Amino acid sequence: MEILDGRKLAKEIKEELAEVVKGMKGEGSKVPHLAAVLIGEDPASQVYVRNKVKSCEQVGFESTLIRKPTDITQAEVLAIVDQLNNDPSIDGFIVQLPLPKHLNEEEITLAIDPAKDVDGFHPVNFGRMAQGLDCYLPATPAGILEIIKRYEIPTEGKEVVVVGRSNIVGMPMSILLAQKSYPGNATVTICHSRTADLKTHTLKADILVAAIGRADFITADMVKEGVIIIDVGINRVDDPTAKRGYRLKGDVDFEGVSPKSSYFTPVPGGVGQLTVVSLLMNTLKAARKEVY
Ligand code: BQF
Repeated sequence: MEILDGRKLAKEIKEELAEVVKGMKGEGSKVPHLAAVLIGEDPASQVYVRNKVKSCEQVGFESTLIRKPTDITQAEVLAIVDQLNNDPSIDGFIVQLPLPKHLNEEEITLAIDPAKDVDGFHPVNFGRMAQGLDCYLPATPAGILEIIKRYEIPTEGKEVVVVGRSNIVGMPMSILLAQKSYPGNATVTICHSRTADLKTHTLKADILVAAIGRADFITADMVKEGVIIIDVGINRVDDPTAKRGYRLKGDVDFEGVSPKSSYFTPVPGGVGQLTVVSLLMNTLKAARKEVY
């Protein structure tokens, strides 16, 4: 079993991005500028946004963090989005999800200018993605494609099973791996909570993408020998011996499944690392006006 080392890849790509930024500065152009809107006090969201801001610093991007209290109104959020849409100094921005329950996520996502939607969540970007057009790819699927490319994992003709059908991971990942390209040309099965016999499907997987959101959901009896595991889960489980009282676990039982697998993305240090890097890559694309 070989570990697909997200930390190593993320470091490599950040070094590449830092070089590009140096070049941009050298020729007198403005460096890419990402803004992030963080609403409320969700502890995981705070960590994610901090990761993103820190990563901007590491590569020499500018970043702006806009923090707002949980009780912000829908109209106030839309006003911030409108302001960011119209601020020429901001190349791209994200509104960190999940949002507090009283806010309408769909309306907020629709309000973001697709040209600044570096999370790739706007339906215009999703539609362009689905048709294989130039777009901002959602960060997690883009990160997974980057892992596959950099480890030169073959996908053509492979049986890919994606477990999970979210708009930001499962659905786009399934579409991308079925496209006529590399990575792609795979035979893709999407499984979800209403799948009749999950194990029948997962046992056929050459590549299993687990995006369920439940710790250790995929167990050794559900996979075949030699499977390539792409574990998207970032689950907090209590651990009194850990510094913060919890640790991160993937959706795949690493202990049980890794001996049967040929490649495995660990949690932490796997897909999540590339998710953040993909956001930077999208921000660079936005700054260079490569899409819109
Ligand atoms: C790692 C996310 C669920 C819901 C909303 C590195 C991240 C996580 C893990 C990270 C995630 C998950 C992000 C590791 C951003 C990935 O080393 O394993 C980085 O910061 N992520 C998010 O912004 O929103 C989410 C998961």
